[in-house]
Amino acid sequence: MGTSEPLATASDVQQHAQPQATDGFHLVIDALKLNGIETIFGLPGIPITDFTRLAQAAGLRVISFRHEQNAGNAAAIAGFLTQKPGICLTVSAPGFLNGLTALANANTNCFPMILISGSSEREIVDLQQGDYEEMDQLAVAKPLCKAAFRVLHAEDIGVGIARAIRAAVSGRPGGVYLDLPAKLFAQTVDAEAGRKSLIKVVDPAPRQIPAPDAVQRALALLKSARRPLIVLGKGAAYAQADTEIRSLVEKTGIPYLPMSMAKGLLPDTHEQSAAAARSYVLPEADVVMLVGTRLNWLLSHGKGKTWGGKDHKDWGGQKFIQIDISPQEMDSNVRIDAPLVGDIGSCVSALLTGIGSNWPKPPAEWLGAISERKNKNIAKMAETLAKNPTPMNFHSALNVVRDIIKANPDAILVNEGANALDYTRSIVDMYKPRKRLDVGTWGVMGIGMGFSVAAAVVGGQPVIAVEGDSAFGFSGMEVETICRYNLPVCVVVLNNNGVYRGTDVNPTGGPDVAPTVFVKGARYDKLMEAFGGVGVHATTPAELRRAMEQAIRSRKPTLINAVIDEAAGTESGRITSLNPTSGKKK
Ligand code: OXT
Ligand code: ADP
Ligand code: MG
Repeated sequence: MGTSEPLATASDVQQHAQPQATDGFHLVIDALKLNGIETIFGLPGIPITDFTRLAQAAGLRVISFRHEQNAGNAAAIAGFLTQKPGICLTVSAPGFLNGLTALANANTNCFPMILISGSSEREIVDLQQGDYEEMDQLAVAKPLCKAAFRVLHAEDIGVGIARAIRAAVSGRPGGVYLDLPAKLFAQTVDAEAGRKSLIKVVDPAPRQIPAPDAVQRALALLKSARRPLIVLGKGAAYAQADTEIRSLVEKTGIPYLPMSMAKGLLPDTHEQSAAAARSYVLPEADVVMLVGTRLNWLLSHGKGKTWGGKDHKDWGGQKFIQIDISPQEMDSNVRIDAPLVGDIGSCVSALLTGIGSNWPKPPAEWLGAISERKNKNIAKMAETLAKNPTPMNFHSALNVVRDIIKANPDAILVNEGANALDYTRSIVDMYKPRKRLDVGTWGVMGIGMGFSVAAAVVGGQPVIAVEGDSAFGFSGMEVETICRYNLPVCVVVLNNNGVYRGTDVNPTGGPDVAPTVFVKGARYDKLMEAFGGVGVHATTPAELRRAMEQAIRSRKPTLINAVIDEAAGTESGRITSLNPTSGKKK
């Protein structure tokens, strides 16, 4: 060393002796950030408390919930809205299990989501020696999600996160589980080696171009149709191919039916919408093109009386074209004559090229017959909506929501319940894509507040959550979360004192109320007030309208307890037929 060199300081010496290190906590955060993840939905505790603090310090938005299922639902719908995997973070065993329902639901709905859970020590768990929150979480998660991974070494975090992201968003999107044992978080590695181990995923959801012969087959079948119909599902909404889908519908002139979460892909007021003639078009159509929708229970499995069959297994005679990214979806329930496997954007673009500019419009008799049914139903609906009964019923309350959404088409509508769901779906028109979020493929209760929080956080628009009083109870405590983050969410509880109705009685005459009945006249609005939000008790459409307008204007967390006639609902709403009842007389 030359004499002219300055003396090393104490910290220089330390840095040379101990090269800069990073650890599991930071590597997970860095890997998420590197891949464009901006938000984590979760609930802190052992072993991930510090992770949540460090993530916030590193600039990620960390939204803490009161129950993991709601955090999981938030992550799932964030995935649906953004095409990036929504991240849910939970503690070991019980926290993990609380989040698992949401993961399974995300997978069922084809929403991309990653449940990252801390877990206990592998060597103790595997010998079943009774660790704190012991559970073989990877094994439990595996059958309920699309893919499940565990990372044991900090150097593998980059690969683990990359695999989880790819699995969630590529092909058919779905739920992925990532198991991070407690010990991993504190493992240290050289900072440079750690940085090099991270992977920025290139093209996480590659386009899947359909085969040209499959496109030709689909076009030929479509051209042969006398009574064609397009059904749009939530896969079409997810695909964000809004312009192409609209062109396909408009260039062909084919009537379309939106599934619930595809409402608004084209405005519900579009002249080609056949939503108000559903029970006419399904059995009458001869060629049906399915775009991102499965022939599951919601479409009566493509057969049976809904489709003009003689009994529930009988095929109605329709020919099907199905556009889906999953080849295995084809023939799941009935024969698919023209499978078109690929991503919706690519498939619809390929069809548009083949369709050109002078595709013949469907026969006028078909369009005329649909218009006639549709106009009749719409006129009948208008008549019902114009009534103002006392007490308020679903129609008079939802007529207000309908107007509010019309005036605020960017607002996101979250919806759950039975009657509260079914009436909202048919009464409240949607005008823009991905603005209606609901119970999805499982008809699950409990998505309400998780979806609302995520919609407000990633959508940046006011959220209106129309909730049955039972449905609201599944995630109601999250109104504290809504207030804590000051989110522009207006919850409307359609309160009819119970599950479906509030009128059942205990046949024994005993002191317990009937299983479907709640506390009469409950004041859900007080729950919101408890956390500093705005609570409103509304017994008339005018009061409901005032409160909703105010909520949209102020963007303040608001809960409106909308009192509905307790006799107004029907058993299970529109799906009464799925509810077995005993034939045995008492
Ligand atoms: O053509 P026809 O004549 O048939 O008419 C149709 C359309 O043409 C017409 N229409 C229109 N007319 C005029 N104008 C317009 N714009 C228009 N648009 C449409 O209207 C009709 C109906 O149209 P639709 O809806 O398109 O057609 P249809 O035949 O209904 O469609 C069939 C389906 C299957 C596609 C549709 O019904 C559907 O999507 N259904 C989803 C049903 C669903 O998922 N329900 C939720 C589950 S129910 C039950 O399970 C509940 N639970 C149990 C439970 C659950 N789920 N989860 C968990 C974790 N635990 C337990 C519970 C506890 S619901 C529930 C709570 C219920 O109580 P709440 O208090 O919350 O709610 P309330 O009931 O309000 O009290
Ligand atoms: P709905 O409940 O609205 O009928 P489903 O959830 O049953 O809709 O169906 C959605 C379908 O969309 C799934 O079969 C899924 O594989 C498919 N899908 C999702 N994303 C895409 C995409 N980008 N391209 C093609 N198909 C997709
Ligand atoms: Mg109810």
